[in-house]
Amino acid sequence: MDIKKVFDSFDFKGGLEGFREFGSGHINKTYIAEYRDSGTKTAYVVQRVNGEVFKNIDGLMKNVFAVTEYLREYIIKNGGDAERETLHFIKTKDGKNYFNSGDGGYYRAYVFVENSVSFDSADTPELFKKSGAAFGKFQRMLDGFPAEILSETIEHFHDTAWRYDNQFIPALSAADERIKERCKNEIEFVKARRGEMDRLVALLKSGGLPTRVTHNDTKLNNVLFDEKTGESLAVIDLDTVMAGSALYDFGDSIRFGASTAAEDEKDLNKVEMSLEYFKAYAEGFLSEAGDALNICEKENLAFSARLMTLECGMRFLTDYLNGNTYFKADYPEHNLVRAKNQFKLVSDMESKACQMEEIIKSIT
Ligand code: ADP
Ligand code: GN1
Ligand code: MG
Repeated sequence: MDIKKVFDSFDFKGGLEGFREFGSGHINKTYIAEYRDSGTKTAYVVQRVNGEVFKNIDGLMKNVFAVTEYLREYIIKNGGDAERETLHFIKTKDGKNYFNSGDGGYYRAYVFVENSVSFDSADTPELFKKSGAAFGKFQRMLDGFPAEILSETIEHFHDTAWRYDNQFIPALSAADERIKERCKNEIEFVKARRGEMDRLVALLKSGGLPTRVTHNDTKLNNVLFDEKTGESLAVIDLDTVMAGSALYDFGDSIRFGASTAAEDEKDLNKVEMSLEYFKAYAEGFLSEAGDALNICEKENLAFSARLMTLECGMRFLTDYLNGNTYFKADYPEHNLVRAKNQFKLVSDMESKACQMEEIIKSIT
């Protein structure tokens, strides 16, 4: 469908001046649309939600609206600027929280936060620490939100063992022998770690880990920073907000932001887990969320980084075995490169496990 017709379905103020594509995510497609209403210019973010990945768009959008409306009230009550500190979603002209274009497209829109910036990597540990504080604060602000009303929009999202049994193994069984030959070391790497994949979900089931409202995709580029002050503003990309463990959020941030290289760096000599960045993030996260965490959560922080990295690597490998149907891939081996990269990071975390534990103990 013509994207201008999509824009026109939303209750935006004024007339369209221009638009462009934006963002670097692996799943959704993002546009910025600029509107002018007499003298006032407003930019909106319009996203086409990937319907293959998110099958329950109704549930997803209800989650996103409920969480952002709750945050808006919380921020206003605490004297903050709700327009910059959380996302402001805009409904369609007929009052719906997303637009169904009828040709398989599902779109939603929210206000673009001016003078904001996000980062694909942190140049300094201080920046990474700020992102930790932002995700920690996100968790703390949502402490009173009823997690049980949230839909599980992607089932078993961080259930690593479930993904192994129900996605990785079937993909392996169906894959072509030549493809398997190209990743035989990575397949063995995953298989050798099946035993530790149950830990967090088992602790959630037994009650050792509390169920919380979690973001579940805590990449550094999902935090907006103020371009002028350099301070964090808002946590964005809320598609995977669901009930889960705080450890999912902590672990996934370390996976992405404490690596010394990009997620798809091919030269594995460049890929390490920086203990300095790990410490910085843990300090930031715990400064905001620490009081709420129980002992079991604190004891598993370091482990969660390893598990979330292993899980993400296994997902990339599974997608490679499936012929790249889930993550956007720029070239045929892209997902295998990503998987190798993540497994290098896991190995590095395994060798640094004692130091990571010591760092957590020194903070908590
Ligand atoms: P995805 O990661 O699925 O592509 P995001 O929601 O993370 O989608 O958006 C992609 C990028 O767009 C973000 O990393 C950020 O740079 C920018 N962005 C998203 N929402 C806003 C917003 N409300 N204001 C300013 N920039 C935004
Ligand atoms: C995807 O959309 P994006 O790039 O923020 C994925 C995450 C992965 C991440 C790996 C819904 O996130 O789970 O950790 O890629 N999102 C979904 O970079 O699967
Ligand atoms: Mg994102």
